[in-house]
Amino acid sequence: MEKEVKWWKNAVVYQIYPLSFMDSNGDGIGDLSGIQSKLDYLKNLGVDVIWLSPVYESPMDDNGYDIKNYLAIDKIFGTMEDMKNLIEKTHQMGMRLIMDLVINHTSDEHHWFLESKKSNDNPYRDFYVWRDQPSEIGSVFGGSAWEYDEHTDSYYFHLFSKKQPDLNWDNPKLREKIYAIVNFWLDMGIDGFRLDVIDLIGKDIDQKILSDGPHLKKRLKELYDQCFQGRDIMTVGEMPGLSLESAAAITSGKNPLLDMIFQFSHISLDEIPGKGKWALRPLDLIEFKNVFEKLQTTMFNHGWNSLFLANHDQPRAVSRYGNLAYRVESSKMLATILYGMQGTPYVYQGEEIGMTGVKFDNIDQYKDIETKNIYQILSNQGIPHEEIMASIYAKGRDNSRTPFQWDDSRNAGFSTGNPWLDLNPNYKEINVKKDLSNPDGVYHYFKKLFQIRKSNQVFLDGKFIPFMKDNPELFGYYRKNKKDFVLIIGSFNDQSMQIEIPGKILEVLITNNPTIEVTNKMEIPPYYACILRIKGDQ
Ligand code: TEU
Ligand code: CA
Repeated sequence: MEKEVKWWKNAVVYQIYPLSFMDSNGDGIGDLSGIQSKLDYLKNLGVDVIWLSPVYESPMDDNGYDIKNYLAIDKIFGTMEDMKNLIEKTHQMGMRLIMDLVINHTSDEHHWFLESKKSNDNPYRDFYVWRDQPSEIGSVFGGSAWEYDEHTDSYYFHLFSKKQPDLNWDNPKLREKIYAIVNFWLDMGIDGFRLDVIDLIGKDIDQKILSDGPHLKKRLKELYDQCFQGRDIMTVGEMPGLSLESAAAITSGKNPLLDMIFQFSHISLDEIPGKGKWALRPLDLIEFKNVFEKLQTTMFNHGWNSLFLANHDQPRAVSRYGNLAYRVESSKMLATILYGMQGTPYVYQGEEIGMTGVKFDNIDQYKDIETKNIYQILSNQGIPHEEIMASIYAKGRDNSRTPFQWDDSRNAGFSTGNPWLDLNPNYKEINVKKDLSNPDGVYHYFKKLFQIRKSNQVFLDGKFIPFMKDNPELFGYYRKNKKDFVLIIGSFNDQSMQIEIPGKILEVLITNNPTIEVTNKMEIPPYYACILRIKGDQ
């Protein structure tokens, strides 16, 4: 057993997408005061850390992931005073707050870029990546990653939108400025960062190496030395392109470069390999289980992982992996499977009440730049509207960005004004008020699950051992340490099925269906889930 367990290993992190969480002043946009008014709701769920998606000053081309000024709060979210109040209030309630740090790129309206564009010899020219000729690297949001700028007759690099020019991390002057920004926020009292696409800062563009590039480790080390070292904070790196082995190396050791990572090996399994996120194929549960087994075993005692199924870029977990005909059962089942594993649990806002994806008829109702771009690109290729919409319904980022559903009143209690993005019309059925009033609601289940995790050491340090590994409809695994032995079971089956549980069943820690008697040979209903304490020396 570890002598001193880092607090963030036992924490529950809740991701807030500020635009869509709670609007306090009726302008249709969520804001910091809105968040502050809902801290009780989060505390009661068992949340320890709040992760705020970006709230810095931004033209909002990519909803705040395009930063214009790192040292200011965007006025749509409130003021610096509001931010300080939010930090203080969060701390008073015994929770912590981490911010999103987007340092692979800025907005093209950032003053560094406005300067950089001016001339080849401007002092800020090398803050960004300029070349005389483009290469064939493509942007994540479609089209080329190079944009021509007439003024200096050259191209700048942008891996995301053309309003998000990539910073040139080879430039020590730029790096120094970034460290000052990071320290500014840490000195203000925030408790750490989620680092956006941080696997990209070591890239070598001319060699076409982007993620996990040759400079990554030394850059992370410098960032750690200049900013994180000696502070009681948590850092989580978003690393979509990183291998598991590198992820493990970066997060292991006594003073890891980053405390944990988001890695994405489970995320692309419903895509046709090599065809990108819009080319759909059904999920194969065996593959899904194998990916998690690899993740759990590779990183066991070697690095630390973040447990997530959804975020603001991914579809709603219950729509993607569950079954809307069994919305409540499958929401709970997915949570059981996910949060039974080793790592720090992340809840994406709305997951705790089983919010679902959305299907808007009209492409104009979508606001996400990626969705808008891809619609244009695919329709130019002659792909029929229905086919494109099917991909957008399945994978579009606005699925998880629709306003939070607090109650069944107008705009789901999110705003008294006109919401910036339409609500999911199902808010009369699915909302906090209704879910909380039901003792069998999803929220109460999440809460209980987190309590169980925190009061049983085995969830922290138990080894992951697969159960019924070859079954294509059941996700099961054991967690085992010296003292304790638990079995986690989740059915992905829309039919009842028979299972056999070896060993003596000592206790049912949690289940999404208490009417079912747990025995060594049992029939489980669709989307059944439970965690059992077992006796045995398997
Ligand atoms: O996302 C990075 C990323 O690579 C993906 O999650 C990507 O946005 C998605 O696959 C596109 O389908 C981060 C942020 O989370 C995202 O919101 C930003 O748009 C992006 O970086 C650029 O800052
Ligand atoms: Ca507002």
